[in-house]
Amino acid sequence: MSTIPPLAQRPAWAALQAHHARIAPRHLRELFAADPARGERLACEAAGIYLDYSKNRIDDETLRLLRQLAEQSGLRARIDAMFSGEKINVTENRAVLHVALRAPRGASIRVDGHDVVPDVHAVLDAMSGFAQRVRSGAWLGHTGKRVRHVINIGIGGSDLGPVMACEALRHYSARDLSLRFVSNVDGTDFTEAVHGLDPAETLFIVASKTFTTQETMANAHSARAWALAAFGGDAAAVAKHFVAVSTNAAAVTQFGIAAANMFGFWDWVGGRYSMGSAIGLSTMLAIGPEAFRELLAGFHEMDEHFRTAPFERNLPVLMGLLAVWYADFFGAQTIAVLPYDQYLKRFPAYLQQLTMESTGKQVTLDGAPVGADTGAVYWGEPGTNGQHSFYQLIHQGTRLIPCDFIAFGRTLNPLGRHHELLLANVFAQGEALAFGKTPQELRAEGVAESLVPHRTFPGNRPSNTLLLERLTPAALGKLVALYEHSVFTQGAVWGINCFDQWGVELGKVLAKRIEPELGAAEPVLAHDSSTNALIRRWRRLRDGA
Ligand code: G6Q
Repeated sequence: MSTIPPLAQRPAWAALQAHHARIAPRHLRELFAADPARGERLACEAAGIYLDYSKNRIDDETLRLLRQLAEQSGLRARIDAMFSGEKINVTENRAVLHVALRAPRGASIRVDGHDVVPDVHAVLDAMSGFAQRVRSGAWLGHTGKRVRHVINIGIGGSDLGPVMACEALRHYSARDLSLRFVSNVDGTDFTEAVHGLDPAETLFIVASKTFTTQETMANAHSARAWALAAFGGDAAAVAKHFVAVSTNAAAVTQFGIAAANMFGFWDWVGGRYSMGSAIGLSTMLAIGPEAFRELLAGFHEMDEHFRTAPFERNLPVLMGLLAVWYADFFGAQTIAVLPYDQYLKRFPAYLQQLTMESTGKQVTLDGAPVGADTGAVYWGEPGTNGQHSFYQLIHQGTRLIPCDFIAFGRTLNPLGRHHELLLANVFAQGEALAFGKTPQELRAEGVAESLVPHRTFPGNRPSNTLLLERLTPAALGKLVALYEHSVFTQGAVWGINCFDQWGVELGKVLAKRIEPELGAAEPVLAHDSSTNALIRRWRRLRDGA
């Protein structure tokens, strides 16, 4: 049982409520006018990431109280518990050690007395050897051709990280190797992914921690059938065209994949925290083992920052506490993540799983109601595209949507003044959101009175801006770890388990029950009237009746 009192009984919680009543009416214009150095003071730099958090609806007192809340929530002890391999995922009785995936050779982290770091590096070495063989052309397919196409079959945590990373790090990738991803059980996903490919040049990575996930297994079996059809049904081809990433060696072998072609990981790696594990094999094939190690080094740098920095200079702690501030005191329901870098176009989608599967919880570790709103909806699109679409609502709608802007000092693709244009836009958006445009300013510009209400920007809309030097593999690792640990901070305050996902279970169970009911003959349907009617209507559609 936890010794941390419920949220409402932590002194900082009540103090924050009283403080919120005082600060909520204050405008960012006023806060900036009162403190000309605010823009430099409320900023923090660590691990090569500059975080400007000055455009938030906070003052020094807010920050002090939020830090107190973190302390009264036992954040420090939670961090230590995670890094020391304690089984903090209590509903699954597991340690939570994605940080061990990024620990350097020679470090030591123990689970049940066993040092897991040598295991991590043994798998990384095996992955590196394999990646080198594929990338160099030494690994040959069943008919002697080299691999030109790699298809990762996996879903959720076994898909989103590699999809995001391969896109984010495309600049560093081997352009003679195409990477594709199949996740959805919708046959369209597989069919389109293999369209136009020669099976003799195609390698499948079946990525599944459990090796039992319905979608992944359905796609893996279709992939095997597709490949074997091209090789006259010769099952020996599987060994050359399929490798697996899993914790379930027995199921992998049963599928026909040789044990030597399986890259393992461990139950203490959660799916959505697994992109640095063997789940990252597709990423490593794309960018090479060296760049993959740089990615891990970036993760590790942020891990160490999170573990050791005092809360007032701790980037993930600051961002996590601000997320709590808006969710619980301003009633903000969403946070927009807006990367001003085209390579990060899948980053918001990746963050959706990381954040929402982790903080979408209603009870504490003890099973009691949290007593406050948890997990905000994270969403976003790269800038500048979003500016021509949903930003309207952020600027002039009635909801408060805190934004995280992400930008880089240098572009990987210098092209005329494109980068200056891009950066001018990200700076302008933060400024416009914070300071808005008043009716007086509009009138002074001669705007017709009837249009003044329409053209007024209220401002006082909060944002963080993250500035990094360049989108390198290490920078990506740092960014992902920053959000992972921000989520951890939020979870510690809410007292929830960020590392289970029971919420995905019920739908899976019901789908299993319904699947046999979709056969040729209609069985007796005993669902609610809506589900029964939908199943019957679908049968008519299918049968063309
Ligand atoms: C992530 C979740 C979930 C998981 C997928 C795939 O944290 O646990 O998204 O990654 O359900 O699971 P397998 O890797 O076992 O196929």
